[in-house]
Amino acid sequence: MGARMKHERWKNNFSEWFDEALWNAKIMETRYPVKGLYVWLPYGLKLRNRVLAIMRELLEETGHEEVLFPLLIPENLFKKEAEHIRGFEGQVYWVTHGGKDKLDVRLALRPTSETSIYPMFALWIRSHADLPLKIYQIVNIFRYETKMTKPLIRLREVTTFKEAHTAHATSEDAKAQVRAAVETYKKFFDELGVPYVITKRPSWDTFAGAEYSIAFDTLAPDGRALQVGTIHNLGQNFAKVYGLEYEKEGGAHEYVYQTCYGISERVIAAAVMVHGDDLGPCFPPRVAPVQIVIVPIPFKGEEKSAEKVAKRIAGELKAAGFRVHLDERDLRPGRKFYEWERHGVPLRLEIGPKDVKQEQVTVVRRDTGERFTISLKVVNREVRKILKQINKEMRARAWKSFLNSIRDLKDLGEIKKVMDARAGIVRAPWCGKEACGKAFEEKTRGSVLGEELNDKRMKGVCPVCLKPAKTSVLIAKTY
Ligand code: A5A
Ligand code: ZN
Repeated sequence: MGARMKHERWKNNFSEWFDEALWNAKIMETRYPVKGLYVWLPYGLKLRNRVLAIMRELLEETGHEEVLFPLLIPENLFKKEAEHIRGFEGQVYWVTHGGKDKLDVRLALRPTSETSIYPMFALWIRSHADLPLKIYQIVNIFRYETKMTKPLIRLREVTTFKEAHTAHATSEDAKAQVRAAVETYKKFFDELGVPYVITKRPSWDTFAGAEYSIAFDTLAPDGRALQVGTIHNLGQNFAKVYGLEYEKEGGAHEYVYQTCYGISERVIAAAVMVHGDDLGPCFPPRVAPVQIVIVPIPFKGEEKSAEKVAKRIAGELKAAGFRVHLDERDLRPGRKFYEWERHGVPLRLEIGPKDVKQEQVTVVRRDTGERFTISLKVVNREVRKILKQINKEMRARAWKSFLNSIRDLKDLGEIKKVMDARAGIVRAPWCGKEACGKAFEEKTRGSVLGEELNDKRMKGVCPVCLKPAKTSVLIAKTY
């Protein structure tokens, strides 16, 4: 099967491919009878927890502590920060009754938790010694999304919302925290092998209540960008309305400076899509719920010997810390191969008559289809090496195809053509003015992701106003 054949449905019929992939890999049940709500299946939940373990580790090692706040937010608290309400009020679910009683104060199902967390920050923060304060939680949130809902991508109940919230003594400290969060997210996406661009969101698309927002975007196989994480500098906007003051060393009082940053199960959607092919997803060994599946191939006369070897190898690999599944079901091997390929298991070990005789195991890589044998004596060592190699190569391949889908263009007509064809991300020179940014969107029918950080600054003029470019902007069709 050629590379092009292998990517036909994945690329050309992505939306269908995605839904099927989630079902065939037993990640999600999408038939729950409420729009935008879905069920995590056991295999999907294992994947989710692997991904979260990486995130937790990264946050803990950078001094964040995990907390858990209530789901409900009283209306009066929710409505304190004017910009924040403007941004979210169309998306909030309200609890209005308890049993038969109408509630005196309506309760919002959190669409994000600034307005529940910061009133508590106000109680906890007294002096400079309490700062910086860095916490995070992983919770469900509710957003009444009006755009088309899609499993893992646009939910009305986001089940896996990781939000970090920090408070600092100075504006400089908050800015440094934003930069640190960018580094943390880079590491996180690198672990998943998910490529990204990092942009400063345009002024008209900043998080409600923030001074500025930074976003990570990746690309779906259908050429549309997917925002997979955001980092916001909140300045003192929330501190002022929630009374987050601290006493400085000299005794004077000042409001704290805050940041927050979040990801959701969209990052899992990203991992599913960027590493997929026509067979379904392929998970990087780093997060694969099952890293190695072992399939004994029974043969006449000696039904037991392949099984015996398979059991032994499975035991050894498990003891060495790998996530192994020995598939002993009474099914044809071909059927098993088919299933585990669709579960995105990165490595398959087959043990057939020849393997038993020659004291070897046949290895098949899910990502490349490569097939080779390794000696039973060195299985652990070799498998460790191969899995590491797969992580590296999957990331490199994803980055290569991602970078190939970003092109530098200076002509609005040409940019529009790329947008119409949903052919990826365009980098264009920009004078930096909001009016021109909005004109980019109108004239190309794409969305401005933002001004690229670590800018490969494009020379030339802004194609809208023809004034010299100050920066470059990234434009794409988006999810
Ligand atoms: N409090 C801050 C962190 C916040 O809420 N930021 S955010 O609105 O930008 O959301 C953070 C990330 O959550 C987004 O970048 C996006 O990847 C994800 N997200 C937001 N709404 C979502 C939805 N309805 N379904 C799935 N993921 C969503
Ligand atoms: Zn301009």
